[in-house]
Amino acid sequence: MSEGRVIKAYNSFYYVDAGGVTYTCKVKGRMKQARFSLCPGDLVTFDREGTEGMITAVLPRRNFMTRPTVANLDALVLTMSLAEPRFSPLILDKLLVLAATHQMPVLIALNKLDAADPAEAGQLVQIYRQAGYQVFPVAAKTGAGLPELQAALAGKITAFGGPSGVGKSSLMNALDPELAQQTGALSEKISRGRHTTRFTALVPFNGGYLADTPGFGNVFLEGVELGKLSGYFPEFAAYEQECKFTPCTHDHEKICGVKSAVAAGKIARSRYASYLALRQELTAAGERMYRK
Ligand SMILES: Nc1nc2c(ncn2[C@@H]2O[C@H](COP(=O)(O)OP(=O)(O)OP(=O)(O)O)[C@@H](O)[C@H]2O)c(=O)[nH]1
Ligand SMILES: [Mg+2]
Ligand SMILES: [Zn+2]
Repeated sequence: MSEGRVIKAYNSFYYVDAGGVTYTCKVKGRMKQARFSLCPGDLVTFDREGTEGMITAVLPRRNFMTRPTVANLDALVLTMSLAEPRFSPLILDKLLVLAATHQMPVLIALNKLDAADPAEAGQLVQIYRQAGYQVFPVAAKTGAGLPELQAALAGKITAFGGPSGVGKSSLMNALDPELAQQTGALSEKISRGRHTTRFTALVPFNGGYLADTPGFGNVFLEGVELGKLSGYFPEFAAYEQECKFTPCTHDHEKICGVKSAVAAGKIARSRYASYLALRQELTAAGERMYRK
């Protein structure tokens, strides 16, 4: 029996890396249950024969999420564009909440720095650092900021996640030119010169792995309790003692530490706006469920 890591799942085959060798595996029939959720990043045991194998069990996961679908990450690099597609604070803030609900350690990469408005880029870096996140302004195109990102990912199992077209594949390829060919095979040409990633795959990198993942469009907040939402905005915590009511929704209450901090410029307006928008989204989703 061997142990390895699923680096790609494709057409009901699982590609398992063990000691630098890739085994093409199937899942044992009686493991049907696990088969449905088995995903890149999973640690598995398998019986091998040559370079083929039969997966016999999935080991317990440290973490798991479905946007993107990966397990056992040390770092999720939420990637956004500072040019086209236009930066959306709401999308990033929503992805940050989703990652936190799945116990995913996140870094933020703000890509396309070369094509960005420098003032806007600087402001975004400041907003997210002030909120407590590790932020990397980068440009896959010019290599700007890449040594810092590379150092932060050494030895880690990392996935790049985020909307389509922000440059996740480009960043991976820029971090390691050897990857360029492998990731090309996972993508499909959607318009002149533009490839979109279709499958998640882990590739060895700097003592760990890097995973490219398909971009996504609209994301729904699922499984987040309304009352827990503010806990996923880490910079709110320091001001919540000054809220008069507990629990405080930081919305309609007159005396609210979070609202005062926003007014005083200590919490970014865009972050507070995202909080309110996500509160509304969750409330609306809850009401839809209730009506059913
Ligand atoms: N100006 C500029 N363009 C970039 C940069 N990085 C990527 N791009 C361009 O942005 C487009 C999308 O890049 P991809 O790497 O395919 O984006 P992706 O996030 O992998 O997209 P999906 O696979 O669809 O999710 C390509 O045309 C890239 O050339 C950058 O740093 N600067
Ligand atoms: Mg891609
Ligand atoms: Zn409050």
